[in-house]
Amino acid sequence: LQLGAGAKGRSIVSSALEGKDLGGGGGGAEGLFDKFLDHAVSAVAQREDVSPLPCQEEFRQMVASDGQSLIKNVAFESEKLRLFRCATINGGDNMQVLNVAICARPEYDLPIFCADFFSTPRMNIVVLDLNPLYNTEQRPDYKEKYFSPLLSMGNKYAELLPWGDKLTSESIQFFSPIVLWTRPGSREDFQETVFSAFKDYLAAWLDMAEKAEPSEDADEVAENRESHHRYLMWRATKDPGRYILMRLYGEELCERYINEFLFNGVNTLGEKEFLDYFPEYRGANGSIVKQRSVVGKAYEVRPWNKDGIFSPSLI
Ligand code: BLA
Repeated sequence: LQLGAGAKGRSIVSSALEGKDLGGGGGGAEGLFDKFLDHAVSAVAQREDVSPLPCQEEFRQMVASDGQSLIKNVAFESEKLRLFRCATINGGDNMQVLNVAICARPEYDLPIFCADFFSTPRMNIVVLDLNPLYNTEQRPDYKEKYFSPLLSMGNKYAELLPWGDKLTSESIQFFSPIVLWTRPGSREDFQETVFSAFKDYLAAWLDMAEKAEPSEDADEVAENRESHHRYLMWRATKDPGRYILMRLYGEELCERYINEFLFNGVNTLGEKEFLDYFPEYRGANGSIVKQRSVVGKAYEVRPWNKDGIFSPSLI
């Protein structure tokens, strides 16, 4: 049986998503981010030579301890993608979450696609970026290759979606000149501009991935791998969602979910530990300081100018 790419894409999408309606989610109501998840899965599944990642199996049937929240988790891989994973939590009016990450295989120096959206009655948060593997100030060639062509898109959305005020200052090293960090005023605000930004950023990433050629230089590949590992280590250890995930799933499942699904690779891409990468977090007796930030919050205004030059002196 020969299926065209589109048909294959759709069949993977529907089989990945089927059997997920475990009840809950505000009485089965549509989740705020369902259409984001559907879009991401079909955009990737139709364009890439993808297959489901085995690690998604264990997490397909996750049920939150509140008996309310409906969780959808999907993960794929392809020749170029080591990990494409999407997670949504539909907790009705109380909480809506979308978390998407796409990591290429270490042969590619592609940025990491990152969407992190969170909504409660008190708080709406959007982080959307192509997180750079290398510092764009120290590596102008890297910036030129991946970000200069996207500055006009980034500037357009940065104007529509105002900078979300101070944030954990350590986070800024993981962000690119086109990062969108904003706090929408209401859930409706996610539906248009944020959805359109999400689609454009994903399309931009998929375009880059399509053009990318694997490196054959062992040192470059090792460097890419370490950069992924350091990033995953940061997120698996200091993710702002940790507390909520812990409450929803309990410690044991939460740790497995974080280390094997959300930030898959943190245990396999390298040998180093969190404190090897982030020694400033070393506490008494060699423990890791619990706080998310040792420096504190900073960057009240967007620290990149329109040319994508990091200029925190703008503040
Ligand atoms: C808040 N999430 C945030 C903030 C950022 C991010 C920048 C703003 C608060 C701050 O850190 O100062 C996201 N931070 C990132 C990302 C990177 C980073 C993407 O360093 C990448 C390198 N977030 C989740 C999930 C949940 C979640 C799954 O990913 C919930 C289940 C929740 N994010 C969440 C919450 C806050 C938040 C609750 C507010 C936390 C706070 O203000 O302390």
